[in-house]
Amino acid sequence: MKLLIAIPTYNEAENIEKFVKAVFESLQSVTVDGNVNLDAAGILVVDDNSPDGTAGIVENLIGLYPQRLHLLKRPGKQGLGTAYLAAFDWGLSRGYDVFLEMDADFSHNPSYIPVMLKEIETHDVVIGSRNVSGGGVEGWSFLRNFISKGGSLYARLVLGCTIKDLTGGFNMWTKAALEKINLSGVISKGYSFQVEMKFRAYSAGSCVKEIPIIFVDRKLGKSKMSKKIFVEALLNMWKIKKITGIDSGIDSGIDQFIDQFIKFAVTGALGTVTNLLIFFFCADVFGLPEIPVSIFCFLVAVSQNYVFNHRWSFRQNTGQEALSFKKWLKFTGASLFGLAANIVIMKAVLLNFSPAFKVIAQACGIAAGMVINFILSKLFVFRRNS
Ligand SMILES: Nc1nc2c(ncn2[C@@H]2O[C@H](COP(=O)(O)OP(=O)(O)OP(=O)(O)O)[C@@H](O)[C@H]2O)c(=O)[nH]1
Ligand SMILES: [Mg+2]
Repeated sequence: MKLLIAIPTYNEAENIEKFVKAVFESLQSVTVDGNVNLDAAGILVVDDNSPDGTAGIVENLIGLYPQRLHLLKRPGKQGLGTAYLAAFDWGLSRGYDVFLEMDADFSHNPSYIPVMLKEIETHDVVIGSRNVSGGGVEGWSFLRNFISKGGSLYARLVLGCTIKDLTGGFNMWTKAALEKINLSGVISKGYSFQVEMKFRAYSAGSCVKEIPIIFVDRKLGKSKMSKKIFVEALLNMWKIKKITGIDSGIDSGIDQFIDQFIKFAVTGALGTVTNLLIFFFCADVFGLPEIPVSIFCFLVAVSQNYVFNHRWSFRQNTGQEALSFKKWLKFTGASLFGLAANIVIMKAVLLNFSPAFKVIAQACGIAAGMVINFILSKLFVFRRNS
């Protein structure tokens, strides 16, 4: 196996030479009994035209490590995420099969590389993790630590992902793991890139291992992290969740359930508005008899609900399928069951609890009717491939 270490740089003139040397030294000092050919291992620095001349320093070093040290120059600052994507592209087309992401600022200690190489033999992705037992951070203020931990927890909760260090940038990937990810569909350009990549790997069913690392705050050079970038990353989480869900064809069951239920409830509320409007015009304005008008209103509202649920609430199940009379009939049946549940529960609440206002009993009835209607609709009317 051929290893490529990808290092994105922007204004790392103070670090890059020492860092490249440290990485090569670390590779030389290890003997891995696995199948990674360290003599063929390379470093690719992706520099975004750093004003401090980082690229020039790398160019001068290439003579020391011919065929091993490579430089990809880009015209301007385009973000960490796109730098890594460019590096993967570069390496995949040149026959590399293991990829390691590292920052140039010595936050990621090259001495962990051998441990990661050992683990990558049996896993698809190896994460240098600050958040597993034995891992941690050195040199961060309480506030920075708190923000980082909070951000990580937020990402885990939003995405429902069990990886403990989603945001870290010291990660090793097999070619197979990268190929399972739709790299051209990755939307993150900046700091949420790491989260998106890991979530995509996780969603694609890749085997992920977290090994403990101590992350050391940079000693030289400036951080490119800012409040704006941080907030952007937080907001991006929801987009990542949606896009990755669609790309990988999965949507966690509970999310789908909540999504469908909310849409179903909104549909029901709109149906009620339609029902009341028609009732008002027919019964109040034109003075038509209430019972036939009420039945007519029910049928119109049910039909509207059927169309909305087919095209919107249960869209994931119905897809391009045409509306049909048979399904409308089934949905009307489910709605009548809902109505029956509404009446039974309303009566039961009235009899057992004698609430101060009868409308409370009717509200309970409506809630029960909606749940029954939703369950029947989901299981029998709009079920997948039905
Ligand atoms: N090519 C490229 N590299 C970048 C860009 N932004 C950041 N980097 C590099 O990505 C790595 C991580 O960036 P840092 O500024 O260290 O960000 P950080 O590690 O989250 O922040 P600190 O903990 O403060 O160091 C470093 O090697 C940077 O030089 C970019 O837009 N393009
Ligand atoms: Mg850093």
